[in-house]
Amino acid sequence: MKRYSAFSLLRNALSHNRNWRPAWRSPAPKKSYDAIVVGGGGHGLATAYYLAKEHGISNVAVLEKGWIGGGNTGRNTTIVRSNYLWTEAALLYEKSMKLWEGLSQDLNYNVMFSQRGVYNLAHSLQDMRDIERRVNANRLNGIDAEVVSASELGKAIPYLNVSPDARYPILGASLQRRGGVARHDAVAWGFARAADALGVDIIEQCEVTGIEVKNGKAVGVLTTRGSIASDRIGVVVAGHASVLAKMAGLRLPIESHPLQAFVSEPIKPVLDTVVMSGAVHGYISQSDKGELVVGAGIDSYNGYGQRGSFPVIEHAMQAIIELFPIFSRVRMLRLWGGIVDVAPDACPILSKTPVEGLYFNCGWGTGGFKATPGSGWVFAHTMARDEAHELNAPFSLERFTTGALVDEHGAAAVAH
Ligand code: FAD
Ligand code: PYC
Repeated sequence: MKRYSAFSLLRNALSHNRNWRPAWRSPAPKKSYDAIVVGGGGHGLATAYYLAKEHGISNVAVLEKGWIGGGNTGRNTTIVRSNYLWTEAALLYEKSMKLWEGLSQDLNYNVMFSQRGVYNLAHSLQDMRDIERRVNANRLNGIDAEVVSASELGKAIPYLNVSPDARYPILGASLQRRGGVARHDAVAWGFARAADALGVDIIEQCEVTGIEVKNGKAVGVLTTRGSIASDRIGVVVAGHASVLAKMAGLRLPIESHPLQAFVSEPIKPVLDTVVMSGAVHGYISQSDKGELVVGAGIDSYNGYGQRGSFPVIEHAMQAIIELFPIFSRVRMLRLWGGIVDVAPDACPILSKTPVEGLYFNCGWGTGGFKATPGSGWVFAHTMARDEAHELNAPFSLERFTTGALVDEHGAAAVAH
């Protein structure tokens, strides 16, 4: 892959980027493909990349109705961690963590993965017990996790209010040191560029409006740019999963909710880790540009509008000021919303469907960014071999009829 020198950056700037080579092609859709991935978010792009890289299936189209990364991938607060309670979930997220740890090198693209640690705070004895239980479970699964006391927190995180006189006093926290944040756009761009280099067609401004099924088998899709045939179709559209399922006559156990996030004006470096609190229900980190990146819970109603309501904004600010009173003086700069796809057990669906050749990857809810590489990796396996990998076998649609749910509401934590 071509590398850009400082001189080439200067030349491009002075020529108004006229000679800038696009990082991926912009091909017209072909009549048919060996595989189609619907949705050009991080998960869809990662799926296409691993289909080509790991399974030699490169005659693949990624169909994106807008621009790549314009959905939740480009709207999330980028917290990456693998500290889930149950073995099934923990191993899936840990697979992802391991891929994150080599992702910039693998894609030859800096996704700015920064392992600055993630703290989950406890504000009651019951919180502490839950945290200790989860830390023990993580360690039994070989995942780094530790319990830290309030006084250790006070030393590690300046300005965090660890006073026993706080309204919701902090008793301690769990810490995953390998957790952290990444640059969300770079993840989409890195996967897109690497998939394109392996022959994948990334087709933006191409909305899927129908899924064609004949004799119980998927045979293609209808799009705003014509019909495209394929007998292997993976749907990876996050908050719109139910809409796409309906096109194939299926009904998913998914609810779509708005989830908001906020950034402040940039300030000097003041917070070098990620702090989450499920009790006051807010979380915060600081971006490399200096903005405080803040979020809280979902808006409780269902909808597809990419904006949320005022009470959640107020609640998020209350939570952050409860944790860091000093931030009451910082001005918020902007806010936005995404549409998250929440399953009843707060776990993803990575599954074959009753329609042969049709696969769904959804249900990541408020927590799928951290899973981007791992999700693509296991979903590519499922699409290529028409069977689940052992890591995603527990996350099939069947669990909603057998009752084998993997309840991760505790670890999904703050945003649910
Ligand atoms: P998306 O990035 O949404 O991609 C789906 C794509 O499908 C979209 O680009 C959309 O345009 C496209 N599409 C939809 N319908 C069609 C159609 N008919 N035809 C073609 N294309 C279509 N997760 C974390 O792990 N950590 C966090 O800190 C975190 N914070 C979050 C904060 C916010 C405010 C939000 C909204 C989410 C957050 N998440 C977080 C969740 C995370 O963003 C998502 O789980 C993850 O990004 C989903 O990725 P995706 O590729 O599946 O979906
Ligand atoms: O899944 O860690 C997470 C998360 C934090 C904020 C939104 N989702």
